[in-house]
Amino acid sequence: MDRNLDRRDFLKTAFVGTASIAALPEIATTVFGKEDSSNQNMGGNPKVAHELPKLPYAYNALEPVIDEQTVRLHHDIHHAAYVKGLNLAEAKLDEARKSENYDLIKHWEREAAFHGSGHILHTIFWENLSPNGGGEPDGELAEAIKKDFGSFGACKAQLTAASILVEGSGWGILAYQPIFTKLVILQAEKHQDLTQWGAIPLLVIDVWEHAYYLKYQNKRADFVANLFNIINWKNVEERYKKALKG
Ligand code: MN3
Repeated sequence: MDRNLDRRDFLKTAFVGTASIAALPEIATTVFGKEDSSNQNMGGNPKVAHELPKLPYAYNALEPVIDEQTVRLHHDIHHAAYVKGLNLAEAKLDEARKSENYDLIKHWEREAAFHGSGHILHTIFWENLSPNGGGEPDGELAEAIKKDFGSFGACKAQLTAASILVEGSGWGILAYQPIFTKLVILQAEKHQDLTQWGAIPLLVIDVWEHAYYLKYQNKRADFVANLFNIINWKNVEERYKKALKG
């Protein structure tokens, strides 16, 4: 199937008559990275804007745990908006440095933290999932989980509770903390609040309503429970090994 045609048709049919349509063409043309020529007069290489990564599987590949429409909205609209917001924040900070006008520094630093964290977490989230996922981790990651949480069951129970009980929009996160040389479980509110400096996210569970509401409505706990059936533990273990190496 022509992926672009498919996507255009989806956008046309899914959003006709909603307020969101006004924002769509702009999002659609900015999710793919473009060279930013504005930096060329700084003498360095032209900067390449952040890009929306392609999904590592088909939009419907995660069904029935996550339905196709949710994946399309989540990736093509929400994740794309974080990429766009991050690129805008970086461009505005670039402008501020050139003009030496820092009147809006608090705003653009906040935007860079929010959208940058959103882009990073979603990129990991898509790779953490697989239609062939589920089960339990093995190898080095399994050993580390046992050492730091007592058992896989205890780790899963803590990560599940942390994810379900995020106040408002946010994430449950299994991370490696190189400063403490151990695995930790954290919550993130929005994308960037409550983090622990230095922690490297390995497995992230998106509990914003956009991640599950079409199919699960208010049943966040059911979504989190089902998500464990599509966790790609090989990907989590690869991230752990990279994190250990620094
Ligand atoms: Mn999300």
